[in-house]
Amino acid sequence: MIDSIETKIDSTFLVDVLEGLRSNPKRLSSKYFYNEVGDQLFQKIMKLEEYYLTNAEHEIFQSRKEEILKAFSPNGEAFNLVEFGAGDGYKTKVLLKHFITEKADFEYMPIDISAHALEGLEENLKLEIPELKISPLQGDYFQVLDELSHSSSKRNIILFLGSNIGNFTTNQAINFLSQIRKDINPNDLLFIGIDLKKDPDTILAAYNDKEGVTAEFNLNLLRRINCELDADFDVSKFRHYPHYNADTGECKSSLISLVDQEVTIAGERIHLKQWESIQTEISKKYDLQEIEFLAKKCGFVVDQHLEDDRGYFVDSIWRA
Ligand code: AVI
Repeated sequence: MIDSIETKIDSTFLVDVLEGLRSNPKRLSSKYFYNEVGDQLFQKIMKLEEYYLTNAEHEIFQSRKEEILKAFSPNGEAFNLVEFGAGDGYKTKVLLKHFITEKADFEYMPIDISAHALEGLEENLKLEIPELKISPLQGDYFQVLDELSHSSSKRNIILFLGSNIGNFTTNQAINFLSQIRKDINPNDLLFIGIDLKKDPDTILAAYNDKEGVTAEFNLNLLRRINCELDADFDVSKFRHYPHYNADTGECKSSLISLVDQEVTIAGERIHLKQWESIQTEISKKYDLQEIEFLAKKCGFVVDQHLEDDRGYFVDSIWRA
C-alpha cells in the first residue's frame, strides 16, 4: 500500500512524518510548516502585535544602519550580501536602501531552496529599489555558499536573520554554524539575528497570539499532511500548545490530541492517546553569554552585538 502511494507523493516528507509519528514522544519537523498557506500564515504572524521579533530586528536595522555598513565595508570595499532564506525582505530592505543611498559597492544575493520565493522577491525589489544589483541563488545554502567562496574574490557577508537559528536544537545549531564557518573565507562575516531570553510571558504571548494565527500555523501542518500524504487528521481534535522553559530558553510548540484517536497516513495507522502531544517546533532563546559560547564553539569570533532598545533581540556580527 505505502509503496504505491509513495510514488505519487514526496517520499522524504512521508518518511519523515511516519518516522516522527512512530517516535516517543511523537514529533513533526517545523521545516514542513512552509507550504503556500504556511508561508502566508507566517507573513501574518510577523505583523502581529505579540510577535515582537520582527519589529525588534527592524528597529536595530533602522537605528544602526550606519554602523552596520561600516562593519561590512570599513573602507568602501566591495562585498556580496548573501542572505539565507530571505522571505519577503521586509527588514533587509532597510539595509539595502541605506547601502544604495550611501553608494556602497555591493551585490545582494538571496539564497533560497524555493525558486518561486526568489522570483517574487526579485520582482518586488526591482520595483522598489531599481538601482539594486541582485543575483538570486537557488539551491541548498551550503552548496551555494561553498561555490561562492571559491568563485568570488569579494568579501561575503552572510545574513541569517529573524532568529531562524532558534528553530534548531543546540546540536543542530552547532552543526549548521560550523558548516558555515567551514565554507567561508577568512575575511568574511556572519551577521546573525537571535531572539534573547526575556520575560517568559512576553515570549509565550508571541507564540500564542490572541487572534489564533500561530495556532492555525501549527495546525496547518496536519492539513498539509492530509493533502499531500493522503492522511485523515481531524484537525478539530488537536490543540496548539506552546510552552516556554526559562531554564533552557526553549519555547516549544506541540499539538495535543484532545481524544483517543487513530489516524491513517498513506495507509499506515497511527494511534494517539488522549492528551498525547506531537512536538512540532522549537524556538530557542539565548542570552549574550550563550551566544558568545556558541560562536566560539563553531570557530567564530564575536565582533559586535547590536541590540534593540528593549534588549529583546540581538544582531550579532561574527568574524571567521
Ligand atoms: C521562522 N522562525 C524563526 C519563527 C520562530 O519564531 O520560531 C517561526 C514561528 N513559529 C511560530 N511563530 C513564528
